[in-house]
Amino acid sequence: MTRKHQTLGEFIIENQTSFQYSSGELSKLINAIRLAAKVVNHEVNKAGLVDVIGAAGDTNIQGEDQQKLDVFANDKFISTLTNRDVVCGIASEEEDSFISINSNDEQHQNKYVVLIDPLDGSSNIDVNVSVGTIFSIYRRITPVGTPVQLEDFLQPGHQQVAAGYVVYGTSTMLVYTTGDGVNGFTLNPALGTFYLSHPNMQFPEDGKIYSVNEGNYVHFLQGVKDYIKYCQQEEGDRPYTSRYIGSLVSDFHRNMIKGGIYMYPKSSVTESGKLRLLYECNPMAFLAEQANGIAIGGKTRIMDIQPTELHQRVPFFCGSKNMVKKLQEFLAKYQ
Ligand code: P6P
Repeated sequence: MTRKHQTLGEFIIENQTSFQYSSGELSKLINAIRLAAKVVNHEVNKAGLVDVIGAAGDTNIQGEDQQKLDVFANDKFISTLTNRDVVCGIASEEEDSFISINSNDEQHQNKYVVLIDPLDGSSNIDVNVSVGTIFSIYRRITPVGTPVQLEDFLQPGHQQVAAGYVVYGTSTMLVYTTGDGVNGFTLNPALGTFYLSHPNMQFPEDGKIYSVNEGNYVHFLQGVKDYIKYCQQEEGDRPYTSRYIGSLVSDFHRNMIKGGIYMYPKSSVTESGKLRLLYECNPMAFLAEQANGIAIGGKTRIMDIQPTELHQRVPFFCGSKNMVKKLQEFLAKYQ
């Protein structure tokens, strides 16, 4: 149920009963993410002024320079989720392994695990381009009361109970789903309150925007090359517009509003693609399907992939239904 100018807090409470097995725990979890998002937003917005730009000197498991804001965002989300006692485990792009959290209350064991990319697109921070946080929530599958195990995190995407992102852009938005559609909330920074600004977000079935790093064109499989050439041909409503921000959350968000397709294919350079299945592709795929879009890794639906490791990469194609279906026609010619 949505109504104009509803706050995120009101929305969570009013829609809690519609969530299966609603015990209030998921509401507490989303509220914790809301709080951490506000704290990170405050830091992101002043990154140019305070010495938080530039590598923190470390590198993360991906071998990428850790930007100070990466580290800050990671610490904030982990500490907020831990201190509010709302999850039994956390996996993060910035952490080599998952973190097991023992509940303060022996009688009350949390049943959710969260996987996060605390600051996706962080290489854009120094050039003042939008970045985002991506989160994915599952119910644990190992027995409550025992330490959380890797298998609690290696669940296929269709097992997600909730997923969403925060986009720190011209305005800061929190967009999420619990399996009953996608809703977007915009932060009023003066009040520190998120207001429902984009109820029931849906990908237009058709679009005229394609998002891909065309610098990698020579390395793409022929089917992807053929589709890109199709987008560029002058015929019917084509050529399409090429828009690539280099920030998954921003490209996805724009394509969901305007219609479009985002592609991060595998290539001769990146054998499995670049994006991470568990805390980038699965949450975005859940959102896409809840918003009438499609998300595939090639032949397979992203959310049907059985994960084998925490930081595994997969090829990722996502967006407007008819654009992804057209891509699949080109890919099928070579499969
Ligand atoms: P490339 C950011 O590092 C990210 O994970 C996504 O947010 C973004 O879409 C992609 O990688 C950009 O990668 O190789 O095109 O710079």
